Amino acid sequence: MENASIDSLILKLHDVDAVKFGEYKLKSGMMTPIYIDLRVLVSHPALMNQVSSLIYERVQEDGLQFDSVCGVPYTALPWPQSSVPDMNCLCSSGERRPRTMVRTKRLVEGSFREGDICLIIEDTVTSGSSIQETAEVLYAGGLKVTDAVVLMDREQGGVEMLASKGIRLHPIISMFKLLNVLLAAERIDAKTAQSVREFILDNNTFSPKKENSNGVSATKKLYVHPLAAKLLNIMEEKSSNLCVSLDLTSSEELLQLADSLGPLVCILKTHVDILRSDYTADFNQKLQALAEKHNFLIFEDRKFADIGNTVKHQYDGGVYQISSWSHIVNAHVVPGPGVVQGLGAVGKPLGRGCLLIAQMSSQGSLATGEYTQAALKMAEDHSDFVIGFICGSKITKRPEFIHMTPGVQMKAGGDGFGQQYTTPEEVLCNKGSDVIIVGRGILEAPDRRTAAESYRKCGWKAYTKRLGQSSQ
Ligand code: 5BU
Repeated sequence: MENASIDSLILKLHDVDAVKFGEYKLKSGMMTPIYIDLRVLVSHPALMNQVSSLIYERVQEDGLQFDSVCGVPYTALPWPQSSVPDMNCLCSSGERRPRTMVRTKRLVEGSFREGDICLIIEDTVTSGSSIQETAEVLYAGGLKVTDAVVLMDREQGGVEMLASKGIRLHPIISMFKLLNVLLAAERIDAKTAQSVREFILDNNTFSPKKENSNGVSATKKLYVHPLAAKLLNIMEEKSSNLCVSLDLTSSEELLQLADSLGPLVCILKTHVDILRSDYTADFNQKLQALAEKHNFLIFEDRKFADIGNTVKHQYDGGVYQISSWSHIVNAHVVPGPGVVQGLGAVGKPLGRGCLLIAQMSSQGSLATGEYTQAALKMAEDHSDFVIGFICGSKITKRPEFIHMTPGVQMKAGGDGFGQQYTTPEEVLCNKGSDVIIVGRGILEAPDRRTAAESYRKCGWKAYTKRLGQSSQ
């Protein structure tokens, strides 16, 4: 399916007010800053045709197997009953497939045989409950449901909920893709896009049942850490998912470079313990002032790895007093949950966040497999402090965790000391990470600012490209 045809459809949907921004009440009573009303399509036959073509294409592309099609009756558009050419094509002619109708909450009509597979077609999905209800009626009528195609997925848990019921959802447009396209076309501003994004992340309707250690099932609600929300906001505002790693030994040089590269980055990473004797306590204040000035977060790459009580002191005290100036720190998971508890005791009251090292970029790293999975579990158990991971590739689909990847340069390769480099495109598009961490790719360039701008541009392009693709 062509990206361009999806983009053009999004803009047209916006033109005809099928997508509106403001304060609206959903069927569930929930207030939403974005309202999708696809009923207006009945007044725009050409657009309706385009939508039907895309649904048809999706069905073909995904190779969906079914004997009949059915729309969701309680909502807006009776797609399979529409007279548009492609839907007819899907439902009849060469592909002769009967249309099945769910008329009421109990009644299925149409010609079908017991055991037939019915494809559900829906316009908008929030939680997935309307599709689920329709499927229940079809099941009661002796039909099977394995897949559903939806024009607009609000990305609020519908895919996951339906998957848990054995129904694969195939969305044409997803919320994040829609926001990106409208933002790029300047139909909405960055603030609106961000507030909708936050709303979507905060209002995921799917609560997987989790078994706790006693085997008792408990329900877990999606929670996004305020610092993670702030970071996403900064990324959107600055069109930057670049974290620059200023691995320098001179405080003065570091501060100068922070001032120069500040506008281009969402995070500035430090190794404060490699600074030479020009380090003084006012370094922290100066760096904080630059973070305010240029709107970036500070990440001290301290890699805590001791028992809880020790890391508490290392984070809070000593010469560097890291907790007083660094928004983000990271930790190895090798000591077990105590390391997060110790750091959290200091960091949580200050609104700080922690990244767990789930994988490393260095050759022969032992942080793989079960170790990585243990890091994920630890993050899930401490999501009031852990905001994401240092990793080579995305390790969880949970949207509240941010994935950051070091070992990034424009050219893949290594440094002779085990560091392994991957390109921004590979890390962001193929490995699914969110933020690239770049040190020497910028520090050793002839013009550091120009190099940082290249990484910012290339990183943001790859990231937004992936977000667009993931919706399809
Ligand atoms: P480079 O110059 O881009 O190779 O710097 C990478 C930075 O990221 C450097 O500060 C490392 O300490 C840091 N890093 C890393 O390279 N790989 C890892 O797995 C982790 C941190 Br964790």
